[in-house]
Amino acid sequence: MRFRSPHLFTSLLILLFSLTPSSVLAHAHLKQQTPAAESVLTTSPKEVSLKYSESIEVKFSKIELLDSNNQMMPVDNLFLDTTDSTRLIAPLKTPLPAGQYTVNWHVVSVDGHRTKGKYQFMVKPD
Ligand SMILES: [Cu+2]
Repeated sequence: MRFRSPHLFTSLLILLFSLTPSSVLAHAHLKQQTPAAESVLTTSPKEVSLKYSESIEVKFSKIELLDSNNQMMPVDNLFLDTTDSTRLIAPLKTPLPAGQYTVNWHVVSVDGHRTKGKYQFMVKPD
């Protein structure tokens, strides 16, 4: 059978690729985070802790913490929770002053796939 229209063929190819179950593969999706997204804390957190749907390759993963001026806040070396390889932890080197913060993360799960995302929280002492 010949496709009458090259556009139809292209459409079918696109459909095929969109049906490829990339979302079904074991990508690491962020399931839970501390501090929580959009939360308002009265004291600085001691760490940023991100829980994923899959085990994480810590060497290829990164957590950045930015203030409202996009200045990078110092975080210590990332490590995995010793009892849970899906939980990635970034200890803060210094307490955060009051302000709005963005957590910017990029991770590689054990299947080699990359995912990334970001979210915000606020530190607002009483
Ligand atoms: Cu994957």
